[in-house]
Amino acid sequence: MKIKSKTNSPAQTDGTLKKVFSRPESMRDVAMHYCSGCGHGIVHRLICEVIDELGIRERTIGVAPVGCAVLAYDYWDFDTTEAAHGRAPAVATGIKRLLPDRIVFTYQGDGDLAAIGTAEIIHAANRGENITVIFVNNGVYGMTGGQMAPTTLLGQKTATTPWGREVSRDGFPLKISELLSLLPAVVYIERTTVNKAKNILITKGAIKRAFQNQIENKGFSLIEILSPCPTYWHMSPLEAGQWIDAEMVKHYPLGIIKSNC
Ligand SMILES: Cc1ncc(C[n+]2csc(CCOP(=O)(O)OP(=O)(O)O)c2C)c(N)n1
Ligand code: SF4
Repeated sequence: MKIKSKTNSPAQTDGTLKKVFSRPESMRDVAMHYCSGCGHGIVHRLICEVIDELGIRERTIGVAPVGCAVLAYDYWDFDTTEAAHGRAPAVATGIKRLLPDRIVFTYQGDGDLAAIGTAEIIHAANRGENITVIFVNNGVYGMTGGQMAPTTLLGQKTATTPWGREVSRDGFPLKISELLSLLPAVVYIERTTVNKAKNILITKGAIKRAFQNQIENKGFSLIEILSPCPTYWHMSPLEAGQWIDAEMVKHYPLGIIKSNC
């Protein structure tokens, strides 16, 4: 079909339609199982866009978590393996050391990375493993029913803190990125969010930089992404995005936390 060219229209001067949006090659053409407004699907796609743009699909190996993103390998069209809960940095270490020409990344929730997997992430970072870590912080254990995570905000109601998280009982929300930034071998940590278009673009740029660091053998990079879980925050997708701006970034400020690269 021929379409007349107009200013700001996707039609080109020869009358054909210009492609302005398409599925990344690294992403499978399948429906995802995530709830409406969940951030996981957005982050999955950004990773795929970055892998396509860097031309590293044939040499990338992802390590999927236990959590709502356990099925990430069903959505990514590149090599992905599964790790036991919290063990992704240890698995990624082994893969990267055996196959140093591969681009290896972990994808982990806050329960996976900042609770059961705290030891693995600290030691991988302290060793300065040349891997990329994508840390999706939604402040709850989504997969198991919305229990409190180490990252749950004070006062936040969850399945295990029905009257809100209390510091005397539950401790403070853990700022794992700030903790890791103290380790000398860590080269790059940035915190972003995917609650609106501008922030999604910033997140993509941060993910790309983290992969580039690995390509250039610079060492350990981690991107923490504040991600909505409307289901267990008991909010609409719109409210969840607004809650990140209103509450979550007060405790987890956005921006570069460490940049030694
Ligand atoms: C060894 C072990 N302990 C506990 C569990 C139960 N479990 C599965 S997922 C999960 C937490 C997931 O939360 P998070 O990492 O924040 O990811 P989300 O689902 O929120 O994306 C837990 C505790 C498990 N699968 N294995
Ligand atoms: S429970 Fe939360 S994290 Fe899990 S898929 Fe649903 S919205 Fe996403």
